[in-house]
Amino acid sequence: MSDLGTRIEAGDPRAAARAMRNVDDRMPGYLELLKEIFPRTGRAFVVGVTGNPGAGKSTLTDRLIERYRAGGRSVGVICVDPSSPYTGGAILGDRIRMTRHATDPGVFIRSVATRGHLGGLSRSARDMVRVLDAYGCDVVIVETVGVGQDELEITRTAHSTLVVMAPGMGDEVQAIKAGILETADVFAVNKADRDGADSAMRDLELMIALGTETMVAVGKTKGHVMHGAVKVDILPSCPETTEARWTPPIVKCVSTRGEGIADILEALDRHKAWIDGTEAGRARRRLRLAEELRESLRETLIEAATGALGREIERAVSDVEAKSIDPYTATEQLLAAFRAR
Ligand SMILES: Nc1nc2c(ncn2[C@@H]2O[C@H](COP(=O)(O)OP(=O)(O)OP(=O)(O)O)[C@@H](O)[C@H]2O)c(=O)[nH]1
Ligand SMILES: [Mg+2]
Repeated sequence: MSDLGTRIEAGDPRAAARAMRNVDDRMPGYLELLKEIFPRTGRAFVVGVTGNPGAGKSTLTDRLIERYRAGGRSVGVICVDPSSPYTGGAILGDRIRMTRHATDPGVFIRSVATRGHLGGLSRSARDMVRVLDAYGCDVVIVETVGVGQDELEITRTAHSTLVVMAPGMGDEVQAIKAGILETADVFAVNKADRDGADSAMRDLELMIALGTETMVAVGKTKGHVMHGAVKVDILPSCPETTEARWTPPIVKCVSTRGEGIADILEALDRHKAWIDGTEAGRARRRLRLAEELRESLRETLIEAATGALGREIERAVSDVEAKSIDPYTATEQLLAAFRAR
């Protein structure tokens, strides 16, 4: 075990901070470190917090930290800053909303910038979550704006995804468009001190009900339903099985005042119990791992192939451009050349 690895597992915050940087920047040796700490991971409960800019994600996260700490649990937070085609850089905003926890040794907050990021952001986030997990955080929260595909991908690294909405922002419609609805395990209708919270709740309820009905209808004809991307088989004998489905609860809250936060925690706990305690939940967890492996394999293969083939790829591009070959045959030939190495 390396010195850094040992110190992380001993709960040294500076070692954790350095490891997070190394992993994020993919400094030499970062993979060895991740391999080393992997056996010590898997204990943290990972919560993704997503939603439109300004919905109140950071304010809510601050309250979640408060609650978890009150329950004696240590918390790691990763704020993925969209560096901002969208918000103009939320790092400061995110950190400021949580500064009161900055001196608490049981809280560890880090920001990741997305601009100019090496490799996949979701992979980086997942690796950083593992560092915090090995470091001993009981809960790891990943805050990310739910706008782009990259950002949504990040929520797939979480066990449970909390989607934060604010009434009157048209968030519900946005959510459907962006595909947020499918990723949500729990909905928080924040800013319930403002007008429109109740109608936002009703809209969401309706959309979820419609979504569920569609799933059931599809399940009856196809023999399975989809939860997110997980295919869950429905046995012909029990088409109404509820275990296979998780219907995301909707919780109203006022993060600035800390109202409704206990209900959100309770909903997240229930979702965790569903993941841990049901076949469908476990299938989902397994699917995420399969996705990770596939993604990592793809990345490694492409690196190896571009390294081995070098100029041949450029030549193939020119050939396709000149129409002396079609791109499909060119791909087959490149693959054959790579295999022959
Ligand atoms: N009235 C009201 N305002 C709130 C509530 N929660 C958050 N806000 C305010 O909404 C604004 C945005 O809050 P943030 O927590 O920074 O929102 P965010 O979703 O993290 O924003 P980005 O990270 O920039 O996407 C701040 O001014 C908060 O004080 C709430 O429950 N009620
Ligand atoms: Mg924020």
